Formats: sequence, C-alpha cells, structure tokens
Amino acid sequence: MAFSATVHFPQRQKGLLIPTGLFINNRFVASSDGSTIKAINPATEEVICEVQSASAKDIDLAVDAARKAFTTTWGKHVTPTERARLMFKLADLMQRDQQQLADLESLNNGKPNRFARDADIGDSIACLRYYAGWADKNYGQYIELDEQQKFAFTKHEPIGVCGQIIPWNYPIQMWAWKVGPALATGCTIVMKPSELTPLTALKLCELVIEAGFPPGVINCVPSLGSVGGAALSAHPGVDKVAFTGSTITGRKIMEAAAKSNLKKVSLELGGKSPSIIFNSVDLDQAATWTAFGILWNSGQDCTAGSRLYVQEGIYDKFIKILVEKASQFKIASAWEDDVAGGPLISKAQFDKVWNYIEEGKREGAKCVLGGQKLAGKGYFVPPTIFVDVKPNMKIVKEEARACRIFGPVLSVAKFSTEEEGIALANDTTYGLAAAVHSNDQAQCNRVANALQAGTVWINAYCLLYNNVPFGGFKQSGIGRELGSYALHEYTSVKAVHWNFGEKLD
Ligand code: TXE
Repeated sequence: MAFSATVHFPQRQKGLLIPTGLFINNRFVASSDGSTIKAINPATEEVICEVQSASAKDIDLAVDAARKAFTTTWGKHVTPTERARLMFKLADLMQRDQQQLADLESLNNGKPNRFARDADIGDSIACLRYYAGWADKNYGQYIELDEQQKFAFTKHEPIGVCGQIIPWNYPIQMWAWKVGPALATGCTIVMKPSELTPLTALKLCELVIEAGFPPGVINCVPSLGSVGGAALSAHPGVDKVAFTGSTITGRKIMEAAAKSNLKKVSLELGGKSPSIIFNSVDLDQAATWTAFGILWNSGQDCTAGSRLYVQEGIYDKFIKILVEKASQFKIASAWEDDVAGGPLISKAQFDKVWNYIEEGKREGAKCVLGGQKLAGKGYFVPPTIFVDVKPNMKIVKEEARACRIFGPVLSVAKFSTEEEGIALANDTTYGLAAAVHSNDQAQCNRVANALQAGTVWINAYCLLYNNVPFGGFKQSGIGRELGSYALHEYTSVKAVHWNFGEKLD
C-alpha cells in the first residue's frame, strides 16, 4: 500500500499496517508540498510513524471532492435508507476491528487500552448506530395556514460540505460525534484530526472504503491547525465548520468563518467545571464521583471537574476521603493491569500543566496529593490536589492562556451557604458542565436550576450518552452535539409555501 506504515504495540505479537496518506476521494495520497507529521507515543516519547500533512492546496482538493460527492452521490442524491445502511455497515466494521482500533488509539494517545476499547470505541460505534437510526427521521413540519387554499411545509436540508476539526483527547469519539449527524443528514465531510493523534482517523478511512461509501463523502486531512485547520475555517467552499478544542482556537475559527463566507459554526470549547458538595452527601459516593470527574482521561477532558467547593461542615472529612480515593488511581502505560489513567498527550501539555502546578505552590495553595514529577520517560502526571485555594489564584481562574489546567489537577475551596456555593461555581466565563452532590432533593433541583452550564450532573459526574445533548453555555461553545439536537447543526430549514387555489386579480 502506498503511504502506509507498520506499527507495533507493547502487548501484541503482530504489528499493524496502517495508512499514512491524506484520504481524499477514497484514496490515500501524498501531501502536495511533501510535508509530514510525526505521530508520537506519549508514554515513551518515541516516534510511531510519520503521516502526510495537508497543505492549503490539499484542503482545496478535499473540499472539491466533498463538493462533488454532495452534488452527485450524496446530499439529495442518496436515499435516507441507503445513508443508514452505509452507516450501520461502518459501525459493524468498527466493531469487528474494535480491539485493533483501541490498540492504535492507546498507542497514539496513551489512554488505558480497556477504556479505549470499551468506552471510546464502544461509544463511537453506538454513536454511529444512533445517528444511522435518525437518517430517515429528519422530519420537517406541515404547517396549516389561515387561508385554506394554501399550506406550508418545512424541509430539513443538508447544509452541504462540512469541515470538522477535532482534538486529541478523544480522537475516535470526537470523530464519531461529528461524522454521525453529518452523514445522517446527508452532508459530506472534510475531517481534520489533531496533528497529535492522526492514526485512528486514518485507519477508519480504510473502513469507510470497505463499507462502500462513495468517494468524497468522507475525506480526512491530517494537518497542523495553523495550516489545514485555518484553511478549512476560511474556505469559501465549506458550508459549515464544526470544532472541538480550545477557546482561543474557537475564536479564530469563528473569525475566519465570518471573514470568508459566513459559514455556519458549531464550537465545543473548554470549561472550568465546578462541583458543589453539600453537608448532607454520602461522603464515600461523592468522593468517588469527584475523583472520577477530575481523573478520567488523566484530566484531559473538556468537562473535567477541576474546581471543587465543599461545604464547611464536612470539608476536612471529605478531603481526607477524596485524597484516599484519588491516590488509588494508577497512572501508567495503556496496557498495564489496573491502569486508570495514561500520560498527557504531549510535551507542550505536560510543561503547561507543570507550570500551573508550580504556580499553585508559589501562590500558597496547599498541595495534599501529588504535585511531584514522576521518574522515567513519558508525559505522566500524578493525581494532584490543591486545597484552601482562593478565587483569584491562577490555578482556579486561568482564562487568558487556556481554558484550564488540562490535566489531573483539582483545586478545592470551602463554602458555607448554598448561595455562596452557587456564586463560586458560576464565577467563570465558561459554562460547559457542573455537578451538585446533596441528599436533599429540593436542594439538588434548586442548585441545578441556578448553575450556568450546558450539562449538570446530580450526584454523579462525566455521564454522557449518545441521545443526550452536549454543549456549552457562555464561552464554552455554540451549538449542541449528540442527541437529536446535533441534527439541527447540520441542516438548513427550508420553508415551502404552496398555493393550490388562490388567484391574484
Ligand atoms: O488545542 P487546539 P491544543 C484545551 C485545553 C488545552 C488547550 C490547548 O485546555 O490545554 O485547549 O490544546 C486545531 N484554525 N483543549 O493546542 O489548538 C488543531 O490542529 C483551525 C480543550 O491542542 O484548540 C486541532 O485539530 N484549527 C479541548 C484542534 O484545533 C486549528 C480539547 C484542537 O487544537 C487552529 C483539546 C486554527 N488556527 C484542547 N489551531 C476540549 N474542548 O475537549 C489549531 N487548530
């Protein structure tokens, strides 16, 4: 195969042949300017392989391919049943190759292999199936009018060519969240995976061919954000851009969209999500959910519960239990037994997180767990908890450089009244997620109503389902992914007025 590499996994005897070219028109091709990206294993800091990196010219080619497919074989030229059939087929192929995909995801991203297989890939397969089910249910409305000789109806038409720019923390899952609703509604896709994790997105392209998708429906162009991502967002031939990543990049994408063709934009950005723990909680359960909320995916989760507010009656007791729970999280390489979290994704993220940890210590926050570098190779950061933080400390409120400390680092503060807890939780420009833990149901309801966030968990954390919408309030984003809500992001509503009787004099 042209543009391919054989990669090797620590716990597997056989290597795996993977494609490394740009995927345009169902073919793996070279980058027009010969540039490549090195895919790194964050657990060992070693290069896994190199993949082709798209230039602005390659983005033009991919957009042209997607346009041609939209106007010939996809869009209005394919039945909803056929779209669904192909999507179900792709999901079946992903299920067949679930372990292989999980191995590749773990190698390139570092996440624990069993989580990659069961959560990331498992949920992505379910996501495709969920949206395949929507393909023939994207109904408009019949609208009765006052005059009986006329009526109107609406159609939900596919927007067209969609640029999809995704991050590195959930490479396949972010792919599925974006590809699912786009395919179901009849859009075509130019997918730009993160330059840090291009491998599984490329492997999926082989399955796209095997499933039988027509050329140009799904294209995949690994590239640097400043090159391929910027070119996609500014492209006049792209009708919509969907993005998950940092708030800073989200702003750039929106600006490029506004300056080019006012393409539709949906953004899923960062957060600095709070959890409020009230005196009445089941301490053990609340501590378990809280530890899970910050440590899942080694804290590299847009919704990670990085700010914790604990009511004064249980503050000391709760922290003791929380530290016990968090210290049991084993941070190690993906294939080790009982591993709960992997390394951070890159040297840049690793350095950034350590800077914040050092800054926290300098500002006087008390570190009760972690906070010390681990020996050896790999971008591993141990679970770290700061207590007695003040609202103006950088580790609580860093908004200028990035959305938050994107690692397993938790900041804890005390509050006394419900009003104070809510005020502290809402004191941020972000609004992605929040949690309330209480055994008082009326209080749960009051606080959930008051929290300014797109997702609120009551006595839980990190719950995500393919049929429940996800997205941010405030500067955490625009639009919604998942559920039926995501379909609106990929369709334009057309109102058709039908006159079957009235004549003008
Ligand atoms: O993100 P970027 P980075 C947050 C997290 C992290 C910070 C920086 O706080 O520390 O962002 O991470 C593409 N035009 N999140 O630098 O740059 C890029 O190639 C168009 C939160 O990795 O936002 C990649 O595909 N695209 C988050 C994607 O944007 C551009 C997940 C994300 O990268 C571009 C990741 C440009 N000018 C990071 N520049 C979440 N919400 O889950 C970059 N990109």
